[in-house]
Amino acid sequence: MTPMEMADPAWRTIAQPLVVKVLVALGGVGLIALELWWFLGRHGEAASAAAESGMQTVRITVQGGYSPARVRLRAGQPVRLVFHRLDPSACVAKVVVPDLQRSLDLPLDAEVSLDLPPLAPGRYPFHCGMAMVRGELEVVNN
Ligand SMILES: [Cu+2]
Repeated sequence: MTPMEMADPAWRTIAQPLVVKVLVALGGVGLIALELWWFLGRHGEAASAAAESGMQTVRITVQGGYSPARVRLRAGQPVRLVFHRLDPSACVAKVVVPDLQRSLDLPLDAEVSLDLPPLAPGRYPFHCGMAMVRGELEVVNN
């Protein structure tokens, strides 16, 4: 016996077959893709606004996320977003529409409105104060 074989190593490398290495790598890539989809992807169909006396009104419930998180609006017509926050987390106590330089504090268990001017077609993301919880306004021509 050589001294190397007599030593009791604290750890040793166990060779794995190539197929195991490939499967573990693919699993990791899959989890990363799932995470990107979860945080950055689009979920579900966009909800359309109800028209109330020339104002497009959308009620958005804040509970874990925004529901609906995607809102379809018509271009060239003023918009009222009515937020109803049920989520006690301070994370969602504020909503920001960065492209419109607008933000609104959301008191717990109350409805508050964010009025927006008529918008040009495009996508306007909105999110919580830390941009962890996200939604999007989709403004389209009639
Ligand atoms: Cu947040």
